Amino acid sequence: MGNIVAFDLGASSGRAMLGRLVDGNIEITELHRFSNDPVQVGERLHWDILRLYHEIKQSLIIAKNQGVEVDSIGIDSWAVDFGFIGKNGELVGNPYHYRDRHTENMMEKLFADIPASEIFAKTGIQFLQFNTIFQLYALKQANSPWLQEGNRFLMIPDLLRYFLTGDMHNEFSNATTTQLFNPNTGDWDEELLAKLGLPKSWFGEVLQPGSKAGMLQASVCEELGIPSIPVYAVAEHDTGSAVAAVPATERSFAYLSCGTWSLMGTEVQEPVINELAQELNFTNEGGAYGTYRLLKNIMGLWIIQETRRVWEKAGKAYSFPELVKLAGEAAPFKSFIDPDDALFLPPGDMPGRIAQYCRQTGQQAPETDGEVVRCIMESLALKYRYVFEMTERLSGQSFSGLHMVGGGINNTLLCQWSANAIGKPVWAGPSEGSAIGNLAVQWIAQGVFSDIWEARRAIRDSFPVTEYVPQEQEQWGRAYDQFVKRTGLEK
Ligand code: ADP
Ligand code: LRH
Repeated sequence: MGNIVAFDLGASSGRAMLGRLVDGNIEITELHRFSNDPVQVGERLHWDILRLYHEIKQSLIIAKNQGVEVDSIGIDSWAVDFGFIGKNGELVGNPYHYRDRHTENMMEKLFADIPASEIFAKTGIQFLQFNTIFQLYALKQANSPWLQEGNRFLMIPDLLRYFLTGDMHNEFSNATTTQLFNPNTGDWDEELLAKLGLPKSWFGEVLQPGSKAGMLQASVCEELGIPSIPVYAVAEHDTGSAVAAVPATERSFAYLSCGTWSLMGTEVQEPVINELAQELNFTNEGGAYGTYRLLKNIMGLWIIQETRRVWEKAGKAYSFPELVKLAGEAAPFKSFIDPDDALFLPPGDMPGRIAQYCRQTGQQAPETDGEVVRCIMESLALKYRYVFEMTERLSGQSFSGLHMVGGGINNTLLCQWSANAIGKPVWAGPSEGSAIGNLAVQWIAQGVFSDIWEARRAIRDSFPVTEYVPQEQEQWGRAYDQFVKRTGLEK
């Protein structure tokens, strides 16, 4: 029970974190960190699933070489994406990336067959064009051979667990993000599957976070030269793991999981499936221990990541801290974007798209690199206020502040601006939320913590939390009025 490993695969990078309890405190050590690079082949954008599997095995070799005997492992990753296993037990095709353009216009097409209100009533999941339901529908429309060859449907962590253990399971938190799972029946929605023409037999029994999902299979142990160890199903959707790690004291709290995506909302005990939730396009994603995340996706730091990538290709290599410094030095509140405009979803020239957005909305386009990054960061902070207020309205709660977790909290200027925008304190930490939530569920499964609240207390005692007190309230209030006007969000 001493050495637990969390594999946390984000859309931009993956890491293997070793967790130990020392005198009741959680200590984490990074065993391995690797980039997660999408691969474009012709028209299609893929994840490099075999590389991710390779990096997981590398991490286990690194642990062995450090003399660490690992006692159990768990895997979490971004949601919605999947692969098929064929009758011969092999992976059919290479999983697509949710930013692939094949789902464009698929929502509207599917709604002609199944009304949006019916899908929402059954699943409680927000409409995002890349949800699994629309990806599967796009495969159907394209007559994809995967649908002939496939025999079992597995999501990214399910697939990686299968490679490690040889056992096929579908884990609950990720299953809910497919928009094919019905939280009221606690099972895949047979009617939706039938309407989409998908065999129920592809979708397995759903495993709850905290269940033992198998043991490392003999071939893997032999290859790596390690003994077999248990593999736990954790909250395998990274956002589920991140929220499990929020060091909240109050039972009702607002959070922002801040990484490639910004996921803002609150934890609820029952899904909130009503007209307002659908109108505001909030989701009810399954979490650990019967909880749900009533939340909304915000495009997040993806826009900065892509900006950085595009500039790097053009010979301007900036680190994230350098970009934040430039933003801090640029003039404030010159132009605003709605980060959630469809323009910013696919990979590509973000600075160019920001300029296009500004022109189309009658604003001056940012000119310097600092102005571009400032525009993104201010617009994100202001969108956080917009969604924070929606979360309060929908949940009927008034939150005393906002917990921020994830790699994005290393951007301390964004944390400060978020506090300024919402007018309430931001409590930032821990930055490795998903990995820590992954570890916590393994420890709870092993009886080390009695429940999620005891784990949250240990997380609070083990990791620093930085408080950001709101500043410049008048300026940010005026900027918010401009933001909603320029972006059309006031309507
Ligand atoms: P993922 O969702 O891919 O797991 P992370 O939680 O690792 O993402 O967060 C990565 C993001 O955090 C980066 O895109 C970057 O914007 C931000 N970030 C990380 N470190 C720093 C830093 N030192 N300064 C500013 N921003 C940072
Ligand atoms: C964040 C995340 C988010 C999903 C998106 C696909 O990594 O899992 O919760 O909406 O990726």
